[in-house]
Amino acid sequence: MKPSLRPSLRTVTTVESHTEGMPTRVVTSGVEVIPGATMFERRQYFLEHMDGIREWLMYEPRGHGAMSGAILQPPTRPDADWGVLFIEVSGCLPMCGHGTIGVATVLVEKGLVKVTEPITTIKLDTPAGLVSVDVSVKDGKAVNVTLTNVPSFSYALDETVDVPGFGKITYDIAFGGNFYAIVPIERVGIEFVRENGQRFLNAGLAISDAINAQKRPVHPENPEIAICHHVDFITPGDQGPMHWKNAMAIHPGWFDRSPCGTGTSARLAQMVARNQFTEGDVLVNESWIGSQFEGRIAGRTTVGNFSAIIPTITGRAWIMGEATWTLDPTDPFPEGFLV
Ligand code: PYC
Repeated sequence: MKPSLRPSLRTVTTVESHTEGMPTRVVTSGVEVIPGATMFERRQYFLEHMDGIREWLMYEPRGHGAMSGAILQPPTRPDADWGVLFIEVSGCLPMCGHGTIGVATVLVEKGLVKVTEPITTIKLDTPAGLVSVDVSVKDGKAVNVTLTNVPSFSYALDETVDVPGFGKITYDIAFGGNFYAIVPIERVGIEFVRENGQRFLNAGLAISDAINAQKRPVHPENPEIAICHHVDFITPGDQGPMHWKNAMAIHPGWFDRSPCGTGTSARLAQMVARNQFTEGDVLVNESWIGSQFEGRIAGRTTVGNFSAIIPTITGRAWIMGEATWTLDPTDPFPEGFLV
């Protein structure tokens, strides 16, 4: 058993939420302050020394193949209310939009921040930077959440990679807290229907493997962010030019059930780079299961030499319950498993 999971040390409490269908298991106690001067350093330390906690809480039988969560921490900077470490089956994302909406809803409805109506503003210290969140609150309930994401930018348009089984695939790539390859579905010839889920996942994994092998993206200001694990298959919606649907295929093989906050941010940056979106427009981004986020532009900036936008993402989350997790020393699966 990994040292970080020693049973005497590990009892954690969680609040279980979902954001437009995607779970966020919010760890409210039981994980000590992770060493590190910033949340990014804490994320690195956690991955090297404490990752058993993520596996324990995300993998089966306590989680599942599309599980996601967030560990609350004291902030590392004076302008933030809480530090957040995002955890999921694939690892620890620098930033997670649906997770932020879940965390903000939990902080408000469980009284873990000072709540003011009609808007409670919360500053979250994330591994990707400071994220400001406005929660619309009515009678103590979080009605919806708008997060102002980290600067998002188009990294490249019309890149091409050789993808085994698919030939040459042309894609755009943008950063919205993570790197996203954006691929119109006709380029992989798969119809956007539920029965084709596994085909989209297979195509997404093949494309992200090809990108990481042939044209690995590197964040201009943080070279440690240098991977594309998300492929955003897009197709127009039926409610006008600003309504799009997506199948967000994520390594090692699951769909975001929400429309994906960081993916929606990356998509906004890509649409801006293609002159398809500007201030005042509202993108309605619909997930694989039909739930929606709205995306807007709150400002412009630069990241390294890239023109960037400050995106806002609006969505909703619901608390489903609370749990206390303990580890029986005779449990044969302390770190869980994925099948
Ligand atoms: O909402 O940013 C997001 C996200 C990333 C992975 C799953 N959800």
